[in-house]
Amino acid sequence: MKVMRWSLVLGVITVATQSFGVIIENFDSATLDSQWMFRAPGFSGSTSGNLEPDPNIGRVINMPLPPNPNGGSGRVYEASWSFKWDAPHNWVRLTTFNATGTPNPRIDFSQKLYFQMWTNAPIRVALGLREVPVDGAPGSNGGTSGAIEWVSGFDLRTDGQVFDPGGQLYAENQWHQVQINLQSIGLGTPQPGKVAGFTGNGILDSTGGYVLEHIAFTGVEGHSDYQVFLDNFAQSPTPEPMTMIGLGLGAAFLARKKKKRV
Ligand SMILES: [Ca+2]
Ligand SMILES: [Ca+2]
Repeated sequence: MKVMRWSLVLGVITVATQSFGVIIENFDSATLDSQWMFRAPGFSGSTSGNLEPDPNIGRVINMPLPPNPNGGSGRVYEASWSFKWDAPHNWVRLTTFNATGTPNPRIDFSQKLYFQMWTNAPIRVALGLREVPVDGAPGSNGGTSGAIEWVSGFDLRTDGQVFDPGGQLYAENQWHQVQINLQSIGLGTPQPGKVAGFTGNGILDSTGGYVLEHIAFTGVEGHSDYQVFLDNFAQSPTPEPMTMIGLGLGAAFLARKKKKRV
C-alpha cells in the first residue's frame, strides 16, 4: 500500500517536471527578511521621488493569509510602499538590480513567463525587460548592461518617457496569476500597447537575451498605500501552467517531507 502511494507521488513528479517548465524563483529557500531577487520599492532612483519615505518594505516573509491557492506553502516576497499624492508620476520600479539570491534573472523569450501576485488595492502591472548582450539559462544572472523595454499583455501606455507605464489591471484582495506570453508579443517590430520604451527604443530587438530588470507597478487613482505579495516566478512552454504549479509544489512538498523523515 505504502509503495503504491509513493509510486503515485513519483508519477506526479514526473508529469509535473515534464510540463512545468523552469522555476526561476519561489522564495521557499530564500533568507527571511532579505531583499531576495527584488530590492525594496524605494531603491530605484528613477521612481523613489514618487514614493513617501515610509513604508519602504521589500523582504521575504512566510506565506501570509490569505494563502496563495496556487502554491499553498513556503515563503513569498512582500513589497509595501505609499505613492506621494502630489508626485507627477504614480509608478514604482521594483528592481532585481544586483539583489541577493536571484539577481538580474534571465528569461527565455520562447516560453511564457508567469508569477503569482496578491495586492491590497487595484494596480497595473508591466515588466521591465533589459536587453542584455549574452543569452543564458532562465534565472541565471544576466548582468546590468543594456536598454530596458516595458512589456505587458494589455494597456501599456505607448510613450513611457512621458506617462507612467500602466499595463494590465489587477483587482485587490486576491491572488492573481500574472502571465505574459512572450512569444505572442513579437520581436523586432513596434507593438503598441504591449511594448514601450523605458530606456530602450520601444522594440524588443536584443541581440543577446533578456533579463527581468523590474516589475513596474502603476497605482490607480484614489489609492496610494500598496502592499503586494509575489511568488512562483516560472516559465513554461505549456498553455495551462496553473494545474502544474499546484501539482509541482504539492509533489515537491511531499518529496521534501519524505526526505526529512529518512
Ligand atoms: Ca513560495
Ligand atoms: Ca530595444
